[in-house]
Amino acid sequence: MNERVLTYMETNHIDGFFISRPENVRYVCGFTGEDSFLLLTKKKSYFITDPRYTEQAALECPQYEIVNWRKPGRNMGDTLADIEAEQHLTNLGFESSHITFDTYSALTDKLKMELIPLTDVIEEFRSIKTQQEIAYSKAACDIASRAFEKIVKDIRVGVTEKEIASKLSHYMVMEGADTKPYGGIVISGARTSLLHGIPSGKAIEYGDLVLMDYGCQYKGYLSDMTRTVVVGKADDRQREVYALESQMVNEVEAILKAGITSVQAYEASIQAIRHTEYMKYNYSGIGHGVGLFVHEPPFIGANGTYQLMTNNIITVEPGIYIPGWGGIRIEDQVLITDSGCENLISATKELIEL
Ligand SMILES: [Mn+2]
Repeated sequence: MNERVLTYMETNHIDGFFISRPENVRYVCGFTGEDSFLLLTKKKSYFITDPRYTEQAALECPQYEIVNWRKPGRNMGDTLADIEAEQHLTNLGFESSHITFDTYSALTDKLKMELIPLTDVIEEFRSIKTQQEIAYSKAACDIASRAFEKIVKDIRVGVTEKEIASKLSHYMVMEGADTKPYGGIVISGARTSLLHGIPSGKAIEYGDLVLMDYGCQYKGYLSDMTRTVVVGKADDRQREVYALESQMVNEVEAILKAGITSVQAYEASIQAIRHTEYMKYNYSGIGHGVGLFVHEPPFIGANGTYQLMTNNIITVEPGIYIPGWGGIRIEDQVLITDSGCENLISATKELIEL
């Protein structure tokens, strides 16, 4: 992992690289804890943390020099200034979309070297998954799919959205997911048009749509899927919207492969509704990369500029959201290949009436 980053630094004349985004720290060095930073230099790599994590870091990242930065009267600027002097650094790349203003101020205050804002460097490496990352992602998807088979047996009139959300988490941990909590979306009835609504105490009523957008982590790698079911017999409009939504998802997956652009995927997603009343209830973002973080590049939708590459893992989640009536979303997580895509979510996409 480190090799690719060091090559990038060399090519771009970056002397030191300060990595602060937790997913990027984990990607580069394998550390599974929190609140830690890396400073990579050509000669040596530093793992910067506080005493809560020094023992864990020594176990998980033995090749790094471990530095405790939380000492009385010192801040991150002082810590990096020591390394600047030790390694004779002339510039420092940092993750400009993640660092706080306070940290940035501490760096400008204490460092003599030039500070170079960098964006999406590690994210770009992360968007192409290795075989190991693919295996972990598949395991996370399998766990989420198995939890779906279980949860549909619990959904009935009177059960609340929160109860369903909590049972989903429980099933996934029991099926082998990491225990790190992962907030899912479980919403019902007219609330299903809230794209990112959070589970409430609302009880399920007869005829409700129940939308579940959830997933888990397996060895840090996330799954992200959505299924929408009907409690009772689906009415005509629910059937009509569900059929269109299925068609939207399937038409995207039918064209996905390396080389397809974000906009081509979006265009495929709206074929089914382009000339219907539902076009106005469409959302322009239809997918995103997923890995150590739940929403990561590449972003797929009407405004995207990305061209898919082999071993991207992305979600496919167009939706139809009708304010006051409800929404239907089906979300798969797929692996992009040279010739197509492999759906990692095995849960059925047929309309389920409970
Ligand atoms: Mn998603």
